[in-house]
Amino acid sequence: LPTEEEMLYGHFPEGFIWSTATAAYQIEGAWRADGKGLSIWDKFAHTALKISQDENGDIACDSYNKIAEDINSLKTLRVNHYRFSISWPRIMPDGTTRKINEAGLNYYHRLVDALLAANIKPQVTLYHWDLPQALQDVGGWENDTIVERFRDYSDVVFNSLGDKVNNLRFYFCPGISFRPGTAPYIVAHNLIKAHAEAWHVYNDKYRAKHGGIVGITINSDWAEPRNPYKQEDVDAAVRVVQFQIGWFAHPVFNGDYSDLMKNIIRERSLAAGRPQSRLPEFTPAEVARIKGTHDYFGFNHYTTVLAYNMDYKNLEHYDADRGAGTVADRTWLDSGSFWLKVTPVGFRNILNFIKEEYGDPPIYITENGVSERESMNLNDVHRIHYYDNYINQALKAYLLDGIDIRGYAAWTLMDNLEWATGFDDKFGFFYVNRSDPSLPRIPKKSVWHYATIINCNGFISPGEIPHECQIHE
Ligand code: GBH
Repeated sequence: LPTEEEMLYGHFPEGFIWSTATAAYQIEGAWRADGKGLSIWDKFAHTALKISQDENGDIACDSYNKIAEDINSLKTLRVNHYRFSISWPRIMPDGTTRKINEAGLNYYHRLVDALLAANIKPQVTLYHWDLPQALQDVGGWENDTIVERFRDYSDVVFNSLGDKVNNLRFYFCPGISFRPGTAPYIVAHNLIKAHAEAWHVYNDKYRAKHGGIVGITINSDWAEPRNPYKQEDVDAAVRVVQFQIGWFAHPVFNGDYSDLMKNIIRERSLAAGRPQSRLPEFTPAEVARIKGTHDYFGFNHYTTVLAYNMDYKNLEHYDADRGAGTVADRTWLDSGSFWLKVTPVGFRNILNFIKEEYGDPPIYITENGVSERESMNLNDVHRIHYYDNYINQALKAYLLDGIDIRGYAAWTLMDNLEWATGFDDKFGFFYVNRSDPSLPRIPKKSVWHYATIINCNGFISPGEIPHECQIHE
């Protein structure tokens, strides 16, 4: 067997899903086209000083008007799937069924048709941060009526797109807000319930007809103790993981929050003189409704942190409940994003954690990738290094640890609006020249490298000559 650092040569299972991912607000632009409503990101981006250099997603990569260009990029990459998200306010301008915006829905129909014509299957994300502003105005994810709204929205999407594509996949991502000791827990609570309702809608009304799969996508870092010989750091690392991946996965897979989260937050709430825990409780009926609402585990992963025990006294804050600080090891390679260090082995570790903790579910990697900050860097050897090493850890997890990995989506197709960092952090396979009004997508070197991994369905040993699956520019 290879050591942890050595490359493993071998293949992913036949029919492995090779994909790349994007999100609506980050690429679509057309923020007011054809009856689209505003999202919280439209409003945020139009508020001064919120986004680096006061950039916004009004145009972004103009993917709303560039389906053909995006399909071309995907074909060059040779992916067999494409993960994109749907903008809720584009198809339901005020977030409710009061008005279904057919023009907006039509964009996704045209996109799906074009993908299928190119033999690329869609993986659809229902929610990637761009909540309709009209729903935020009544409390957003803090208002529990969001559960019904999200159920209605997912019903509309399943109904409209699901019958056309029998291999549709739906995911959505969580979002967190302010009042750091209470709001995140309320938001997450409603989000988990909303997820469960969407899964049940699909299960009850559409699964038999369309035969797709639905699940939640959860982002999590892996955490190691800063000092592995210090028990309190070992415990801190456990808490960091349980407060991130476990927060959402524990209810969905095991029913209810972990005892660890429940106990810590209850004790700290009572100690601060509150009558009850700041962590809301699921009723037994809700536990039963939520548990098992998964057809797979959707997983986003980028990096590892080192955790150490930290006592925040009685501060009411998610971080204080978690009771840990995090740092990076100084030997870890940097990226274009301060929070992202190149730590491939953590990927295999957390995949093993998922297998152990959540009953060996089928896993789809829905995001994994790395950034740079240079204005243009087509010779992106750091990205080649990152993907080689991370995908190889996934291969080790599959071949050596027996983890049921079904697919991998690289983040991201092209440089795009990187949320609050504007266009500074670049995660794309394709560079988008923003000074040219036609916004051309220009392949970076990593395009040919990822295409080769896909075409070889893994890693071919350098001894195997000729490299028949190698893709050249
Ligand atoms: C992904 O999340 C997003 O899903 C994707 O849309 C985005 O393009 C990609 O990251 C790259 O940024 O500034 O200290 O608050 C990855 C998980 C969680 C990582 C939030 C960045 C913010 C750190 N992200 N985190 S901080």
